[in-house]
Amino acid sequence: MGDILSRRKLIKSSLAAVASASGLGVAGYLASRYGLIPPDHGGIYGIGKTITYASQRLLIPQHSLAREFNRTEISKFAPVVGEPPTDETYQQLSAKSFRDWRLKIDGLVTRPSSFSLEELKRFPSRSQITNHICEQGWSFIAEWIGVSLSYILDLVGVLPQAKYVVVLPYENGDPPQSWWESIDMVDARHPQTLVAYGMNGPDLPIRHGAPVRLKVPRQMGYKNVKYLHSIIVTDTVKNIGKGVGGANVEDGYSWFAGI
Ligand SMILES: Nc1nc2c(c(=O)[nH]1)N[C@H]1C(S)=C(S)[C@@H](COP(=O)(O)O)O[C@H]1N2
Ligand SMILES: [Mo]
Repeated sequence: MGDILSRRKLIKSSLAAVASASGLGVAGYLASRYGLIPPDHGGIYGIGKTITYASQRLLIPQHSLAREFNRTEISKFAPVVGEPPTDETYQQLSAKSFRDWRLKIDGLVTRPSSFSLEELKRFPSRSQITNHICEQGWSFIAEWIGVSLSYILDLVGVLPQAKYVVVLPYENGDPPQSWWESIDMVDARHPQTLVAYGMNGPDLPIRHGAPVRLKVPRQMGYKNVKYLHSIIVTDTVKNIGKGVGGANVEDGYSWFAGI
């Protein structure tokens, strides 16, 4: 009896050792071969996070689509997370229906630019009815209308060394906090990734992120930054905040929140 138990233990622990050793090997291999180390990899490659991110990127076709729904399936009720920005500039812009608001885009681009809401609305529009899934365990189906982030990236001309798109919102809370996030170029270029200015209709309600928000339906709720202020294209997020790729990542959430 004792023998069996200890043998099991031995098998278990050697399996664990093999798993973590090969995990290290796989992570290290993927790292050098494909440059697929997420910004929040932490100490010795954050093996779990690296494997999740790398295997998603290697195994799932890059442009596989999040499921889309019919209009009849749109949820009657859409929960809200987060207060509108307390930022004074935001309040003033909002009071004038965002007529003076502009979305700035710079970083590793050939033509740093800024676009008004009206300009964004004149670009080819895209819409999708997708499920918004929050890490807190709820979801709702809504239609999002906007311009594809890829279209905007083409307008400004992304340089080949770009690796991430960072989205910065107006700040909220006391003390002011920024719900900034970053995504890789695969998600930035994904056909369903929108800079959305409409929700279930032509406008985006303040509580859902007016004037525009990011909609990245293949990732969890918190990556879908509301109240956009600006976008930065970069090859590293090390110099932003704590260097892990997002405010929520600093709070312990995974940078890659693929669903
Ligand atoms: N600027 C900003 N963006 C944000 C948040 C926030 O508080 N501030 N909350 C996030 C979270 S956790 C979720 S689930 C969704 C919620 O979007 P909704 O309020 O439109 O349902 O927005 C995300 N984007
Ligand atoms: Mo969320």
